[in-house]
Order: sequence, then structure tokens, then C-alpha cells
Amino acid sequence: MNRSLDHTTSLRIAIQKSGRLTDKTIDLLHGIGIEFDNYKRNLMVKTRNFDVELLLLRDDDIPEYVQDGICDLGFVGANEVYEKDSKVTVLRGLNYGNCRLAVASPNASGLETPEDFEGKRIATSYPFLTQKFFQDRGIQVSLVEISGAVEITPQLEVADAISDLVSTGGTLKANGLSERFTIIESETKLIQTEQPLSEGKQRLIEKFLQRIDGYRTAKESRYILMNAPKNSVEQIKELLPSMKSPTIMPLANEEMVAIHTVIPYNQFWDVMEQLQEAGASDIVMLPIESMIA
Ligand code: PRT
Ligand code: ZN
Repeated sequence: MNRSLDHTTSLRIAIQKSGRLTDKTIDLLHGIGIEFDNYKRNLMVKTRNFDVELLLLRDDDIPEYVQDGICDLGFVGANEVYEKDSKVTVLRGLNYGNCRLAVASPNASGLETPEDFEGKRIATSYPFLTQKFFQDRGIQVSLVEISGAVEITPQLEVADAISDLVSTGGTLKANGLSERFTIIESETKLIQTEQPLSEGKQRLIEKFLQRIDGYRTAKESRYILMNAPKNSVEQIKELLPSMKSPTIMPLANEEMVAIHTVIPYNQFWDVMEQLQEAGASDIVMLPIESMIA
């Protein structure tokens, strides 16, 4: 399937057509200002304002399309990339579509540690990763390859246990299975082909990554504003886990100032209480659309 891409500078990006990763990937692309529509009806979608075309594929096919250079970039679960043992470059981990490939067995089966699985039958849609996990530990298992509904195979006595993706664990529980150990942790990755790319495409990828990084930093940050007595400013500055030095502005009341800054969202609630204790009032937290360093 190899093919040269240098006939065009338009970036071709593979995304899942319809599934768990689709909405978040589309939101991310819209969030970085890439405009398109009609993605539900078409396999290939041109974007209006960035030199990108989207190829809508089954997630299983994305690693190979990127490996072979049919697409320059792809958004796909690490589970698919590692199962296909794809030769691609992982550019970013995107922290959505998080799950793990785990081994589970019937609750009362006594199959718990990897060694307990010696000689057992394991149903899975991930034969490569599952085989490798046991092989690396010198444990022999026989795999039953199944493309869907893996979790019912122990009840049907097709297998003794399963190796499948888990996120909440609800599906395992509903089928009387207990999760025993993890083979790999997974999240959505942005991957790039290792086939040679023209300079034009490399520049486009740099621009694309800068936008993604700006969008993600913004999502993880909040703009905060507060009023404070002038004599608390030094103490407040110490408390703020700011990404940059805060902006301090005078107020009509000369004893008071307004302080504006950007902080990581996950620290807001801890810091907020300490700010109040230091004399800050009227604390406002705002989301940020994008942030370019
Ligand atoms: O049609 P196409 O081939 O594109 O889609 P698909 O049906 O193969 O994949 P899809 O849309 O179900 O999943 C796409 C990707 O989402 C996966 O490759 C993972 O990277 C990621 N992901 C995250 C998950 C899950 N979480 C997940 N929970 N994929 C599947 N599941 C399934 C799992 O197989 C099991 O059946 O959900 C069930 C378990 O969920 P819990 O919440 O009950 O534990
Ligand atoms: Zn699939």
C-alpha cells in the first residue's frame, strides 16, 4: 500500500468514522479551528480553512493507513496501534478514550495471577498483545480469537477467561467476571506516518501540533480574577500556581487591587480557599478557548 504523498501538500488525517472516539476527535478538530461538515455521510471530507482532508475509517484500519502513508496523521486508540504492532510515530497522547486491556475470569474460578492461566483458553480480539503478555512470562495459553461480545464466552464454555478492553468495569460485572490484571493502558493517540513527508507537509504538521497543544493547555487551565487588599498581594502571588506572572490592576478603592492570572484547573479548588484566607474576594474563574505561548 506504500505510496508517495509529495504530489500534494494537503494533510490527510484518519479519524474513526463512527464509534467511541468520533465525537471527541471531531470536537478537538473544531476546537482548533478546523471547519468541515457532512462527515457522517462521506468517507473523505475536505476542510474549509486548513489544508487538511479527513478520511473516515474503522478504528482497526487507522494504524495501517498511517503506517503505509495513505494518511499522514491519525487519531486512534493506543490499543489498536500496539495490537497491530504498527510502525508509526506517536506524536501526542490525548487523554480521551481511556481504557485498559485486561484479563478477566469468572468470579469464583480461582484464576487470578498470570501463572494460574497456564494451559487455559482465553477469548480475545487482541491476540497479539495477549499472547505477548503471557509469552514474556513463560506461560502457555491457548487463544480463542473473537471479534465481538468476548465477555459471554466463559458462560458459553468457549473459553476459561477473556482478555478485553475495560473502562468502567460494568460489562465484566454484568457477566460475572472479575478483572485480574492489566496488559496495557490505553488512550487516544495522535500518530504520524514514518514515510517521508514533503517540507510543506512537515510545516503543516508543526502548525497543527501547535494548535492542538494550545487547545489542550487551555482546556486544562482557567483564567481567574479576584479583588484583594493591596497589602495581601505578595502573599497571594506566592499562593498562585501561575503559568505567568499575574496582572495586578488598580481599583477605584485605592486600598484594593484586581489580580488576573491563569492557573491549572486541577489546582483551582485547593488554591481558592487559601486565597480567601489571604483576603481575596469576588473570585471569578473563567474557561479559556485557546492559549498560545
Ligand atoms: O466500527 P469500528 O471498528 O471503528 O469501532 P469499534 O466498535 O471497533 O470500536 P469502539 O468505537 O467501540 O471503540 C473505539 C476505541 O475506543 C477503542 O479502540 C478504544 O481505544 C476506546 N475505548 C475506550 C473502548 C472502551 N473505552 C470500551 N469500554 N473500546 C471499547 N470498549 C468496550 C469493551 O470492548 C467492552 O465491550 O466497552 C466494553 C467495556 O466497557 P465498560 O465500561 O463496561 O468497562
Ligand atoms: Zn474496530
